[in-house]
Amino acid sequence: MRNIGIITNAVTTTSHQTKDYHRNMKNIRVSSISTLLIAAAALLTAPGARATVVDLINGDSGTITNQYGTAIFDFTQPQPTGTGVIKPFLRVQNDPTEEGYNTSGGTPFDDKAGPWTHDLTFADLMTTAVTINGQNYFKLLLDINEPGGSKSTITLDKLQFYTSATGSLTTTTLSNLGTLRYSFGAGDMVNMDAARNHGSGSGDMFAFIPVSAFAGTASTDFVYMYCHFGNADFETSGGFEEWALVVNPIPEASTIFPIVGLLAAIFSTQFVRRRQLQQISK
Ligand SMILES: [Ca+2]
Ligand SMILES: [Ca+2]
Repeated sequence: MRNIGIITNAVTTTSHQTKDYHRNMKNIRVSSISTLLIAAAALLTAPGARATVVDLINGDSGTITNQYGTAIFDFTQPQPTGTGVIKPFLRVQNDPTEEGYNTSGGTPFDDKAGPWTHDLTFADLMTTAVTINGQNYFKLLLDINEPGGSKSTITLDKLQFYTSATGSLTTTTLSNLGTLRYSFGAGDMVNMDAARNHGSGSGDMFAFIPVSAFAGTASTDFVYMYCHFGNADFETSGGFEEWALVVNPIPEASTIFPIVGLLAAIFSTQFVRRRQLQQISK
């Protein structure tokens, strides 16, 4: 509606201006309206132009679609065993907002030092790949830690992935982290409530990041995941927020291939036996 308002105002203004120069200005009026209409159409169809707020405070799932693809965010209870191996790689903590990215080089921004903040390679990220409705995603787990009561809510309002041949970077200029592979658009966010899960544990959200956004990344490249939590409505506090890889419980390709080979051997043995039996019965 705002775009239509702009066009209406422009038409009104243009009409006043053309009163005295009716004939000469007629073409200009038509051309300026056309330009405005084209601009309005571009605004309406521009990818990522619409911010998405995923509500995991009241809902259990949501998606954010922009020029990098569609990412899925699901509320989750503390993890039962057998859902995959949880491997933490980034802890950030500060208030009323916090930001950071995984690295082994130091503690840029609000990174929390320790063994659970470290470099990742693309090969590491690939161990989390899952397929949902025919689309491939990298699966991450976010465990939030916030105080109870009115302070239990938190928002994730920036999420970006960069890849680089260089590990252990500590820059605070994000564009120096390498090639930007995935990012929230401006205004995209996921709202969460730590009170939905009681006590500390490996809740609270699964993030599914589209694999297609990483086309061309080498398996040896380092992956930097940058996140930013907290705004005026959803300030951060309490303990650290922790991101983890959810490593697939199913065997990796390297272990699948020997199984495929074994199955092929079994089937061919059966085939040979059947042929032998056929020959015997003749
Ligand atoms: Ca939690
Ligand atoms: Ca916190």
